[in-house]
Amino acid sequence: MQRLVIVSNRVPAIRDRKQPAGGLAVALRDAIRDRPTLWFGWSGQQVADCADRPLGMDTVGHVTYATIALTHKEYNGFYQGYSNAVLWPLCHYRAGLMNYNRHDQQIYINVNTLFANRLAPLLESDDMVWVHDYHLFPLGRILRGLKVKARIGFFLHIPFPPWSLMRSLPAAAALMRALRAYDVIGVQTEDDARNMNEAFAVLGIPARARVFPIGIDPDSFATCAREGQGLPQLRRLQQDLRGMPLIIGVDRMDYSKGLPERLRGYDTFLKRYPEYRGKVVYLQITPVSRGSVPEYQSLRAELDQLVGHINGTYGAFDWTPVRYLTHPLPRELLAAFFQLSSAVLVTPLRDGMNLVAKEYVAAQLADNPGVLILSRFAGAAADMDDALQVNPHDSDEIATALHKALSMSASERKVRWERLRTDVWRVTAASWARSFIAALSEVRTA
Ligand code: ADQ
Repeated sequence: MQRLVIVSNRVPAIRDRKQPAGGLAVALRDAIRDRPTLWFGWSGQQVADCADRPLGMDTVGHVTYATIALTHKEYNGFYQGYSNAVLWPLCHYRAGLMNYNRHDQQIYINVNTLFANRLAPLLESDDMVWVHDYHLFPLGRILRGLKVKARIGFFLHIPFPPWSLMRSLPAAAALMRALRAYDVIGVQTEDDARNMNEAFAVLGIPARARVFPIGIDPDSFATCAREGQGLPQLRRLQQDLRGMPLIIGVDRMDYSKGLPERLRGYDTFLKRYPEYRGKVVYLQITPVSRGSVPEYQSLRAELDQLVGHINGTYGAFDWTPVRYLTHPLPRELLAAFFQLSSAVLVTPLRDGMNLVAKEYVAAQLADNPGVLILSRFAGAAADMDDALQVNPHDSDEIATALHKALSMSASERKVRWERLRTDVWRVTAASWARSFIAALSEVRTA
């Protein structure tokens, strides 16, 4: 069996290697289960200068992890700067939030070059190299420059905007041309593929993006929900609710997730439907992420203000309308909370896919499923017609959807959930990885 080489910005931390806790490691679990694999990327460590950074090598079963540290300067320019403060906002259609400068762009290229230089000697010609995400757009092109003959594929986990927007990035054309080095280019949705292919066409680049929608491992998430039933925190929340329906939201703290818009929607809901005051609880679980990027700091301040405003306006001495946490919870507990809740709010302004929507569906029980309220602008919306789809910018639409969800008959909830469930079990993490790897293995080596 050919070796799979995964390249991603972060390689799973040592503690997560035996039992991956989430993200890419879970998504790829099936693909790497019985296949010799090399996983290359940043170790998560920062060092003062570039002299003292040997490649870390560590093998667990048939997976070898090869990791490298970044200097503080590289971390700031490549990761915080160009990746998270330029490419991330731009790909989420937020050009106005870009914090572009040529210096960070150069460091981005330098780190991609560093990755390529350290990875190339480890590669063999019949390897299948699978590069992940926006941190590594130019990696394939640099590897080709180093005469790497192996097949190389690229998957973009986040959206790809129309060329008319993408071209506001000063080096957009070069970035698009770099993609040509890949044998397979994968994106999440038809919209993303259309946008990317339009950019290729405008620039006369002979490359083609294809759609490989990502999913979750629904069986294991359903198991998490079952295992979570025994947790004391679940019982405490249940007692606390005193029979009130629970609305839940679970997202990294990111401006793409539409959190202020969602809170405004809930505010409108309590204003328009006063009968729910004192009769419903909204629990928002939002671990802080990228906390040193300024836009994320101002988001946090805005959320603090909105939560305080809602609780101050509608709260009573014995009722808090919004419960708000900024730390992550164990997956079993999250899954159990999903199962307990009557509705989930997944309202990103843009999202590549959004796995929370799929996890929510996987955690429900057939006899009393909760309702998925989902933004039209999440990649997941493409296949989830039976969710209550909303435009997150319209707080009235969120309010109406909340009312509809909380008053929906059990039979309608079941019909909708059955159909959503079929999709979540059809397009999984395993099927995503399988189809991408199959596409890559069909490519003939040079
Ligand atoms: P993310 O932007 O991180 O992923 P998402 O797809 O929703 O977004 O995945 C988040 C994961 O983190 C989920 O598995 C969720 O359960 C977990 N998580 C979130 N909040 C948590 C909390 N409070 N406690 C514990 N776990 C929590 C990027 C893209 C997405 C794309 C994925 C995969 O932005 O659009 O779907 O990659 O390709």
